[in-house]
Amino acid sequence: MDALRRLALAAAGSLQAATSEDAACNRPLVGTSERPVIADISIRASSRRGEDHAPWRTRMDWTGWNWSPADDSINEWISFDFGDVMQITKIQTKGQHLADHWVTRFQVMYYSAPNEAVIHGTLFVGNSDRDTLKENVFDPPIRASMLKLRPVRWHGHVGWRVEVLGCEAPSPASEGELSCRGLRCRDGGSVAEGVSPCFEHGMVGRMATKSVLLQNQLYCAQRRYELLAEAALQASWPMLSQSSRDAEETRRQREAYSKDGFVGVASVLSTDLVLAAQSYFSESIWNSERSQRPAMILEVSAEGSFSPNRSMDLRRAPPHVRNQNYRLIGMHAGPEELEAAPYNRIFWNARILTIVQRLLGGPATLLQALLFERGSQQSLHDDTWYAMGSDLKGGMVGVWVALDDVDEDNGPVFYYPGSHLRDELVLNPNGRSRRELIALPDGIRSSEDYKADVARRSQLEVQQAGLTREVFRARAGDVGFWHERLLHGGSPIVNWTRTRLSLVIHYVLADS
Ligand SMILES: O=C(O)CCC(=O)C(=O)O
Repeated sequence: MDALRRLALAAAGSLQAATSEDAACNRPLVGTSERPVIADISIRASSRRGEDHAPWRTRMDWTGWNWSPADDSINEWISFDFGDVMQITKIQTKGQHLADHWVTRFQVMYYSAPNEAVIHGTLFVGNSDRDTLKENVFDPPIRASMLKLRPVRWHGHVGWRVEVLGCEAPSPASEGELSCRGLRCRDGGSVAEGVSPCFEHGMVGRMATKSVLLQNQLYCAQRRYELLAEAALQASWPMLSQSSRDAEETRRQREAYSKDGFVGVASVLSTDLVLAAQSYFSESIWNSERSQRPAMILEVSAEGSFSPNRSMDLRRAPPHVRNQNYRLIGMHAGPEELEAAPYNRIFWNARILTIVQRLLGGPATLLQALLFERGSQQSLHDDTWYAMGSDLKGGMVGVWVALDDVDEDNGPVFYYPGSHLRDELVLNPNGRSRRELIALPDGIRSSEDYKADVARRSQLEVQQAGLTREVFRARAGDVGFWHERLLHGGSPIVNWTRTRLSLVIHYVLADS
């Protein structure tokens, strides 16, 4: 079906639907393939598994293969651009029509204006089979011109059908007026405050109004994407909406981050979430029924670093390993691992992501998460050595989340403010990208001698530059954010009876 036919159908569909359902604000906003409300091109995705899995195939009535991304990964998303700000009340989902694949948990991000991205605080529960309709209610409803859904857990492969319900957002503007102010409309006129040239062309009749409206919505939607892309590319600031108090706080955080390469923020997580993470750790992660533990890898440390050859499956880890210095990896990586529910709420915590995105200057993607029960005692390093950097300078932020109170006794993180500004060393001349060039070469990454040598050289550099060591003393719920090139490590543990439950999460600029 071509785009024009879809538009015409969409117009008809919109009119037809705008009856009693509108009163309850329960109108389909995406539409079916027979009755599309938004055009196919308004449904976009991070990737597709193949032509059979194009994003528009996510429409509820599609009986072939539905949308599925190239990878089963939490970095994939699908978005719906409504062209104008809508009031959204519900989201409906079903699994993949032709296979036992469905999304069991997902996150919602939405834009109420081009530069106003908001991450919804709820981790939504999705489906548990192919065909049963699952409905989630937004209470209160949200106002959004675009909705972006990120599958976080799934069964089989990521793949689903989606409908979004709502109605035009109530506003003082007259019906049909587009919120495209500041953008140029298809007819060439620019949209001045309070005036909508898009609307003038639609005065002939209601049908014509709707069809012109849809074309203009499409155009405005494209412009919004362009603006968002520009914003991310130029690291334009701010990406997210802010009150003036937020703006002042953000300015201070960014200044500290640029100058020191580190910024600590108090009380980012609620006490409830910290308690949930603590009890999940003792009850589920270390479940005495080993087979019940989430799939993760446990790495034991040796001489101030974690070596891959001292690792084991958490499900096999004997109890005595807990007395050693260890960390857990892989909890962010797949459907099974993501049983670690409170940890998901931390990875996708709106406050953490907002700060990360402000520091990065664009949308962020999660790269890796590490969980520590005690201080790491890791020697001096920067994360780029371990290929945790990005191809764009400064394109990775390390996030350190305190889930216990931390002081000199239980091995706080230490760092050298300003060390992120030192010159970049090419550690791997065979690297094919910035990230690879400044990382330790693969074969050498686990060599303690080589790492000790790089650490010695860096120590010398910080001494010569007159930088002083700081420690991050924190209360449970506080969060520290560090630059990818900040030299840091874990202080020695003085009191081994104290835990130091904490997370390290690495976020990179999306598409970097
Ligand atoms: O948590 C710590 O003690 C330090 C962790 C660290 O340096 C890292 O993960 O890069």
